Formats: sequence, C-alpha cells, structure tokens
Amino acid sequence: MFINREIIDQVGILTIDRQDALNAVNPHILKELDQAVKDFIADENVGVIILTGAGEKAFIAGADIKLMQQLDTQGALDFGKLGQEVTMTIEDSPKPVIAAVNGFALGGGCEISLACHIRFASENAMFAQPEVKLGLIPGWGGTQRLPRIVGKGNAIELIIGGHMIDANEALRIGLANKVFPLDNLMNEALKFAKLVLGNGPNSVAESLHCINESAGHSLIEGLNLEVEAFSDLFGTDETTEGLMAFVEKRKADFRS
Ligand code: DAK
Repeated sequence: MFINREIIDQVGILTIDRQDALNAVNPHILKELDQAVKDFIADENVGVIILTGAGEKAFIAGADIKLMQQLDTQGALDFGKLGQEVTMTIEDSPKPVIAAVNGFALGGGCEISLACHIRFASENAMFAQPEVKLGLIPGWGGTQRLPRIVGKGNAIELIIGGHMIDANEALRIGLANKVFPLDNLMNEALKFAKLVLGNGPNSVAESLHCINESAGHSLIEGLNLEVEAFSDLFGTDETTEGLMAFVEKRKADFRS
C-alpha cells in the first residue's frame, strides 16, 4: 500500500507515501490512487478531497524513471493510458480535489497536480515538466492542461525548457493558487475545504463540470450547458434551501 487514506470532518485526505523514491509513481500506485479517489467520490462521508505527498520533500517527483527504462512502445502506451485515466478520474470528480503540493511536483507529479481543481503549494514546492531532459514529452495531460491553466506562452516555456520553478514563480503564472509555509499547508487546505463544504454540493459539482467542459466547447455551447445546469438546480432541495436561507437570514444547511 502506497496511499494513506484519512477522513477529517468530511475531508478525505490521500497521501502518496513512497518517500525513498520521493513519491515517484509506478503503475501500482496509479491504480491505487485511481481506486482511492473513486472510493472517496462514492463515500457519503467525504465532500472534498485533498491529495498530498508524504514527508517534507516531495509531492510527487514524477513517474518512476527506473521503471520507464524497461518500457517498450506498447508498455509506454499502457503506462501513459493508466496515468491519463487517473488524471481524468481526478479532474472529473464532482467533489473538489485540492492538491497540497508539499515539495517537488515534477513531470507526472506536476501533471497529477494539474488535474486537481486547486493547487495550494508550500514555500519549498518546486514545479517542472522536465520530460524533454529525459527524451520524453509530458504524457499525462501536461501539454493539454498546463496551457489551459498558465497560458500557452508560459506552458511552452516550461515544457521545452524543462527547468524547475519555485512556488512564488508558480504563483505568479497561476500554476499555484496560493503559497503557504510548509507547516501551514495542510491547515490552509483544510480551511479552504471547510469553506467549500459549507456550499451546496450540487452547485459545486455543477460548477466544476461546466468549467471543465468549457475547454472542449465553443462559447455558445458552454453557455447552453451552463444555463441548463443552472435551471436543473431549481428542481433540487439544495437550491430551495439556499434561497430560503438567505430570505430567512440564516446560514444554509446543505448537508443534514
Ligand atoms: N523516479 C524514480 N526514482 C526517483 C525519481 C523518479 N522520478 N525521483 C527521485 N527518485 C529517487 C532517486 O533515484 C533516489 O533514489 P536512490 O538513488 O536513493 O535509490 C531518491 O529518489 C532520492 O532522490 P535524490 O537522491 O535524487 O534526491 P535529491 O534531493 O538529490 O534530488 C530531485 C531530488 C527531485 C531533484 C531528483 O531526485 C530528480 O531530479 N528526480 C527526477 C525528477 C524527474 O525528472 N521527474 C520527472 C520524471 S518524467 C508517460 C508519460 C509521462 C510520464 C510517464 C509516462 N507515457 C505516455 C508512457 C511522466 C514522466 C515523468 O514524470
């Protein structure tokens, strides 16, 4: 087992724990991660998910380079598809997934963070897509998600440069949403998770869905999707409760 699971006040925390390889991921870990995220999505006791790395040095230092040495083209295709499957499970999660990036987020590790809905970084976090240094390209969505998050110019610079950037540079280009001292990172992630847990779960899920879908649609298609999701919510108890709570001057109770 390489993934520790914990639930604190409706927040499901997944910690990748392979510290002797700086939490580098192999197919076994990818399968375990995919299952763990799916289990939290299905778990009524979990409303928000946090993904982090064990120790104080790494979030995920990438795909396992020693393992990749053994791959032929078919093996690489299988490994690539597995990584893409996990990143899709994370990105499509109706429950927000926060990456608490507590150190190196390199290659596949950076790509896994890109699939998360929010990236909070510690001051010692370092991000890179160093694949070109290894004669590779990003293969778990880096060429697709990175430009959508930081813009085409910044993504090209990072991907063809292959160099590391620190947390403040990641913050400047929008790769990190926020930066905190390492000691505070989990507290801040939990604080944000608590904020989200106070909001309507369907509204949060629909917002994520519409934002994700915007990447593959024209503006008019996206607007149609948004207006349908908006109106569908009016058939739910959640929206009735949210609107009524405002009128009655009380805090909405979405989760009891
Ligand atoms: N894989 C395997 N082992 C790793 C690793 C990795 N990515 N990163 C670190 N380690 C291991 C080191 O080998 C070392 O193990 P021992 O030698 O002690 O046995 C241990 O972790 C500690 O690392 P260091 O001794 O190097 O620690 P330092 O503090 O000196 O340096 C570092 C930390 C993060 C700067 C350095 O370890 C490093 O440069 N690591 C490699 C980072 C990297 O290049 N990551 C990107 C990997 S490429 C695919 C598509 C995409 C991908 C995969 C497949 N397909 C379509 C098939 C993804 C590609 C990548 O992620």
